[in-house]
Amino acid sequence: MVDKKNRLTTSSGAPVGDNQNSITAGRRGPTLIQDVHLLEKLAHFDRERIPERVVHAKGAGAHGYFEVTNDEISKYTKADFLSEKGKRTPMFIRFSTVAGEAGSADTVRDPRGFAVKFYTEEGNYDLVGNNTPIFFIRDAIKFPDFIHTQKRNPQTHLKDKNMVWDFWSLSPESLHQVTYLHGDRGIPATYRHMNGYGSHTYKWVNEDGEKFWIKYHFVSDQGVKGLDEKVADELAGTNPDYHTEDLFNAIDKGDYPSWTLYVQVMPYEDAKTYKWDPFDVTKTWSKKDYPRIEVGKMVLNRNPENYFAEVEQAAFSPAHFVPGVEASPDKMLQGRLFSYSDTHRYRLGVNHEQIPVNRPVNETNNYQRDGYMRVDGNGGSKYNYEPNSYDHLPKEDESTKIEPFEIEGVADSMPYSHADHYTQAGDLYRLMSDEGKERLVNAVVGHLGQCTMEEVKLRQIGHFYKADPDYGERVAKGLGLEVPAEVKA
Ligand code: HDE
Repeated sequence: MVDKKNRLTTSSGAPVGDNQNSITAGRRGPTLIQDVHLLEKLAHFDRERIPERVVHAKGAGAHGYFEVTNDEISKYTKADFLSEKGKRTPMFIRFSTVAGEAGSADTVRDPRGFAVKFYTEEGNYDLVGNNTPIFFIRDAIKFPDFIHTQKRNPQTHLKDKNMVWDFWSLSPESLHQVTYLHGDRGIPATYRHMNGYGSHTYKWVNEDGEKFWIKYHFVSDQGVKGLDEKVADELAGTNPDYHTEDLFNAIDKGDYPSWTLYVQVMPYEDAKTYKWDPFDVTKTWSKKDYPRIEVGKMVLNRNPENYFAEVEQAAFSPAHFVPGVEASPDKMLQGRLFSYSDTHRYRLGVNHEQIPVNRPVNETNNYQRDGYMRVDGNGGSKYNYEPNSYDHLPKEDESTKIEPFEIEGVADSMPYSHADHYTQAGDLYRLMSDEGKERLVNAVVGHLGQCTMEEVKLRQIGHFYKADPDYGERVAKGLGLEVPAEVKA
């Protein structure tokens, strides 16, 4: 007799008598359909996979906390979780690569996702960023095409450098991020040795209704370190889970990684006149113009108990704001406000917010009901409509409305008015040491060299040249080509 507490059961709780031998008619079978434990076991196994994330499919997660270290930050935002020095908020983070599938190698050259969920007392605040302060494109309408070029060729099912560089060379706004990606930060040493950025501009609103534009920077307390491309390539073969393993082991042995959060704060009116469009995610703001202000510290101190439950089912969304933090008009951010919760409804279902890792710590209270996998009591006997005459039913709180803001212009499909894609990419190049430039050029040549379309290579060389003639000349030389005369003219 097995202790009752330790008994193997079916999912309806009935004890299982034999988990090694199916019930057969005679010793040789066939198998009887009345072996309901066998049927349930196979049927559940058949449904174990859910759709992987369409991007950022490979990742690792951890729990931790965020603690405010600067009392002054409430000058800029009324966000409750940032209201006072010493305030701690539990959080969960997921790091990821972008283009690879769920089982792909960690050490590839790719941006890394840096998705943070703060479980605040006023609901979850998700800051879904990357380890790069910029992005390849600046309008959500281009994202599905861009990602198609990063994924697999529709016929060969191979990664396709022609698709990648064709798209990039025809989308010069990508040049800044292409340069960043092929530099030393393109392959982080570990998830612990990289910074995180909100990338977009967000809006903060304080208690007096004053508005500010802000950018988030999580600076790694472990330092920023890259991985040599050769070592990274080798690791992709010998230990494709290198970064996942590193994060788990560090936390497991009590070596808790941490990041210091800073913000750049831009006075609201400056957005009209700043030399860069502050809502263009392909550009940064100068730290001289808007110095970083410390906000607090994020510490990761607990590994997930179960990968699928906590990491695979984690659902981050840039649409998860809290009072005091609002969207900016950034056209990429605006698209993301739709896309994430939409993909979660597909991947995890309409009630995905009830999965423990996604559940806010405060009580949710609304008139939404029913749907697949509603597991929280569904509002019980409470009425499910509004307006109503009952004081005990949920009421809107006007004090949490967004801060009104003015808009201008005509509605149309329009590009951004700033079209200089070269200055900041060139500045980044010029900031690199001689060896850094050498590694960048080698990485570009190694990658672009696999593109077989000469017109694409020449077009892309033209972009590098316009960022910095030395950059263009060196890439051209590496590829055995000349910078096109019309670019030099
Ligand atoms: Fe994402 N992105 N993205 N993205 N993204 C997703 O959401 C999308 C963008 C980022 O660890 C998806 O849950 C659109 C920028 C991270 O679970 C999807 C656009 C930045 C993660 C999606 C962008 C990111 C995602 C896929 C252009 C950095 C992983 C599965 C408008 C600032 C989150 C999912 C995690 C994941 C859409 C661009 C970061 C499809 C439409 C820019 C870290 O919703």
